Amino acid sequence: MHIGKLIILSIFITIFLAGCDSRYLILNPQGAVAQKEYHLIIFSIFLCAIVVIPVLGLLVYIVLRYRDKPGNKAPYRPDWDDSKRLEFIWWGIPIIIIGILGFATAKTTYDLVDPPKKDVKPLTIEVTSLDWKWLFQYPDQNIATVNYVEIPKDVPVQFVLTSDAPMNSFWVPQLGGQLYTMPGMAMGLWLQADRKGEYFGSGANFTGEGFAHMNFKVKSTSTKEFNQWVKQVKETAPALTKADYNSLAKQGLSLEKSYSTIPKGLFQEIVIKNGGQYYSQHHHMKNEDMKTMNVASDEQTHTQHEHQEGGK
Ligand SMILES: [Cu+2]
Repeated sequence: MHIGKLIILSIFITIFLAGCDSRYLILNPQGAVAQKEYHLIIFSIFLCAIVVIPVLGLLVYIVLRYRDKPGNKAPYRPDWDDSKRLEFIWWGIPIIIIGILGFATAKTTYDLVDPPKKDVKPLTIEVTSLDWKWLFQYPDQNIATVNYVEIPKDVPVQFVLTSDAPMNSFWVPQLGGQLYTMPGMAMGLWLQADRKGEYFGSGANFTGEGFAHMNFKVKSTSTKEFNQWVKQVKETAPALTKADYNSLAKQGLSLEKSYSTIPKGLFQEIVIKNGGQYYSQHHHMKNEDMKTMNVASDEQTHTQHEHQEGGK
């Protein structure tokens, strides 16, 4: 049986070594969201191990015990075809495991709909995936960046995601799981960095020739440094015009860029242009919609209401 033990040992060594190695970005979470997802991943691995390890062990055991060799004392029962006890074990255990796994996954998934912290005013960043670059707009700061994004640590950031090119996927592995960017849709993704640092971000959905270069840098700083950076961008960077946007939207690669102002309503325009309705998940947008509804005529109110439900 020492081969079975070896297999078990090697599985555990793999899991633990991987956990200690910071090259595996997912296994080295740097924020509240990624931390939650990391715990779910580890929990799932252990639940799977409950099945995988005995199955691999039994495989070795059965091959060794029942192989056709002279003098093998293992029972030979060609007519045996039923065991209620075994059926109970190999249906019962997986059902229980799937139940637990499903519950844990649903719970974590629903938890991530809410901001990781509720007592801190969140930051909103509107993200547009283009061929083959990332545009980040800060609606409250009225600035924009290309291929890098700066965020204050310990502040929940709501990324609102869309695409003005083929569908892509926005992924900062150390801060949380990926979410698709889709033309005509505005999807909300909460992320938060717990430490200062630089994190790797990428497009995780193949979109053609320049796809491999669609990486971006996420820099997390103190709130003070973040405010200084915003001020510096406002003072030194050029404005983003509609014409600039149109050339960004053309196929091609881009260096990191900063813009001191953004065209009003550009993000909404991009979503609507691609056949969508812009209903952001963040609450102040919902309140503004409500205000519009109050002044609108009955018919308009009805339309607004339908959009709101459809836009979720
Ligand atoms: Cu969609």
